[in-house]
Amino acid sequence: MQCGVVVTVDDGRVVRVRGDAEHPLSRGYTCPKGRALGEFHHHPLRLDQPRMGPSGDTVPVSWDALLADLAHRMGQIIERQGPDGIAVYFGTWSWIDAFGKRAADRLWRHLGSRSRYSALSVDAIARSFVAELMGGSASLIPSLDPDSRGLTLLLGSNPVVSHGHSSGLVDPVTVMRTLAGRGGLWVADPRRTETARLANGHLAIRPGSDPAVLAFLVGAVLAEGLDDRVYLHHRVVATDLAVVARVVEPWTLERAAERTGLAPDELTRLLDALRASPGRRVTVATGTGCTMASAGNVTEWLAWALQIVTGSFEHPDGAWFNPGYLMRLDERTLPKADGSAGPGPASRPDLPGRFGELPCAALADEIEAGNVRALLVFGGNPVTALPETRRLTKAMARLEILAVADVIGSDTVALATHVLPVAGQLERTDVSFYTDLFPTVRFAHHSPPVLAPVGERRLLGEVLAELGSRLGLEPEPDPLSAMVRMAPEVREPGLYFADEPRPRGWVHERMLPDGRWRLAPPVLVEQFERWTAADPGEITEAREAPSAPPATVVIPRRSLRRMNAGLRDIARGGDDVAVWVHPVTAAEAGLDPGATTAVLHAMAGDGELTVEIKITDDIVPGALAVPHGLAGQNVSVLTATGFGGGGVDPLTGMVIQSGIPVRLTP
Ligand SMILES: Nc1nc2c(c(=O)[nH]1)N[C@H]1C(S)=C(S)[C@@H](COP(=O)(O)OP(=O)(O)OC[C@H]3O[C@@H](n4cnc5c(=O)[nH]c(N)nc54)[C@H](O)[C@@H]3O)O[C@H]1N2
Ligand SMILES: Nc1nc2c(c(=O)[nH]1)N[C@H]1C(S)=C(S)[C@@H](COP(=O)(O)OP(=O)(O)OC[C@H]3O[C@@H](n4cnc5c(=O)[nH]c(N)nc54)[C@H](O)[C@@H]3O)O[C@H]1N2
Ligand SMILES: [Mo]
Repeated sequence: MQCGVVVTVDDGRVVRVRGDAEHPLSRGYTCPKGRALGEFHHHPLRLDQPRMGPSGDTVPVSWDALLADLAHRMGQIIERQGPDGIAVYFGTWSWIDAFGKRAADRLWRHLGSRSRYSALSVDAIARSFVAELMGGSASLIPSLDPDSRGLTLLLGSNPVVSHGHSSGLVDPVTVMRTLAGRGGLWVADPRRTETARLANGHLAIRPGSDPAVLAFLVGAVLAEGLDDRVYLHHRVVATDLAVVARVVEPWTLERAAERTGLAPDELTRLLDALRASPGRRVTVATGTGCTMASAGNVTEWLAWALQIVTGSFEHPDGAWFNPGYLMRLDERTLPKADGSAGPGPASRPDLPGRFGELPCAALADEIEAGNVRALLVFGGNPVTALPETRRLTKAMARLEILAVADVIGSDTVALATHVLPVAGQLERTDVSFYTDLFPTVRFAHHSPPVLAPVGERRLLGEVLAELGSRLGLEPEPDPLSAMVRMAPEVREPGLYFADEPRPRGWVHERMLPDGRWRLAPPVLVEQFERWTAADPGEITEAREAPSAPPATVVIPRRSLRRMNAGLRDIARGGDDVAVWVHPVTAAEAGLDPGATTAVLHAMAGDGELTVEIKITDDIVPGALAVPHGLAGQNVSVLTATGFGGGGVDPLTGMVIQSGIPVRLTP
């Protein structure tokens, strides 16, 4: 996404991929996924030929036949039950094919279908939700600044492997070392991760207990008095501050220690690190360990609250917000949103629609109810990414249309009725439009193709323009110019850096509703009060019989050489798939000390999974760290879409994928 690579081609074959030493941002760095571009390009499972037929039984056809059939069937569904019968799912890789994504968005707007789904509602929707509630726009994405002198606190993120969540980090080891050497780096994670090893402090916390750490810190800062009263006076409503002070008050040092399983001394050391930071500024970055947990919204809320009450947002020693090189949010007047939900899916009125999308948790219901009869998948793999795999795959196999645009065979491609072999990264022009807000400096790139598409592969943008034409939509004459409208120089291929790499102040000046943060959105306050009330610290008397086995929960983790389900066909050489289990947890479950496999049984539903395990004390007891995206070991079979067990967050429709209660057996 951000690293410059030099690809050497000889007679149509990629012979070498290396980091571009001249690239001003990545300076020669690439991750293993980037270096695998060549191997991926020539992989035998790459899709080179359109296919069509009953689910799981497709045969090679021409593009013309495929698009004619697709348009005809889509037309029939629209006629019969309206455009909502045609759903789209945008996966992670759809965002890096700018022309394809733009064409798909345009087509769905033209169809008028409300059935839009994306990986947002299985990844980090809490972040957009909280940004909208507290700052007035879901587009506000706090970004780490490696040059900050303040403290950095990472919760539920392992950038050394993932390269960051809300901010995409180039060369994360160097960034983490720099942060640790400046204002200090602290990591809260139930696992001793690669990132935790580089930190000044590692809090090995119980899964799902992050709000306790943050509430304790917010409470301590408020109790000690603020370094910067003028800031708060101007930027926060006093009654909101009082609400926050009231609801964090129960989270004393002792109670936070009890809830997180940490020693009080560890939390005191963290507080001391905050006190030692210049002006007490802090950057708090959350990752999927938090956004996928049932307390995802309140964790994000308290993370923002801590940064606001310490005056850290947009301060040189705190996080900044990337307004984008192409989007130029700082030069625009964005509509102010207040976090209210749109209409939900017809079959699940209990779930909200948000950000123009429906939650993925409802997709199986929508198909089973007959509301969705066609699903088009772009750059995603719902079979491993979406909840209740068994139920969902059954439903998907009954669709009239399951059209999948991918570059390589996948679990979802295997179920497709229409397989669209699209051009990959080396075969297309790309512009960083949909990833514009994520880099750690404000920059854009426009890269031309390196190679002509192999076989029958075609550009997704072109394919969709043709499909659109058959459905009555004129092709967009110049999508590139439309995407670079605010920065027309990017029409020419190249790299573009803004004069001011990390602008600060624009959110305060232009974005905040009435110039103030909404510090205490009632829905979040209420969700946090419920979280506090449900804490066993307060209801010890009413606790279940002590003989009940301690809760064992699945938590997510990423692997270095894969990208979710992507690249797993070429990942090798130590890319671990094993589930981390603490020796005490293993013993309590009756596992042999030398065991290498075990079975996970979901507490909600009938999900069951046989997994490879690694017994290690680099994880807290009770947590099972399961990598995501594997075929034979698909963790999503353990997820659920009701409100109990793992379940779904009622405010966002987010599927709980961190802290899934399971039983572990030999
Ligand atoms: N239980 C559980 N569920 C999870 C998670 C978890 O940790 N646990 N993680 C969640 C998260 S964070 C996410 S983002 C989602 C991921 O959800 P998805 O985005 O649905 O899944 P990916 O595995 O990223 O699928 C990417 C697909 O894109 C294809 N692809 C690669 N390059 C291209 C290209 O250039 N063009 C096109 N068209 N396709 C391409 C790949 O071959 C692959 O099939 O899963 C979520 N679901
Ligand atoms: N190499 C590689 N890079 C990737 C991906 C990949 O598959 N492979 N996927 C990409 C995608 S789609 C995403 S969304 C990002 C995700 O990026 P990150 O959010 O950084 O994801 P992880 O590296 O899994 O780190 C999550 C951490 O949260 C911890 N954790 C789990 N539960 C809890 C909890 O309750 N509290 C706390 N404090 N920690 C918890 C886990 O142990 C894990 O170390 O990575 C992206 N980058
Ligand atoms: Mo993700």
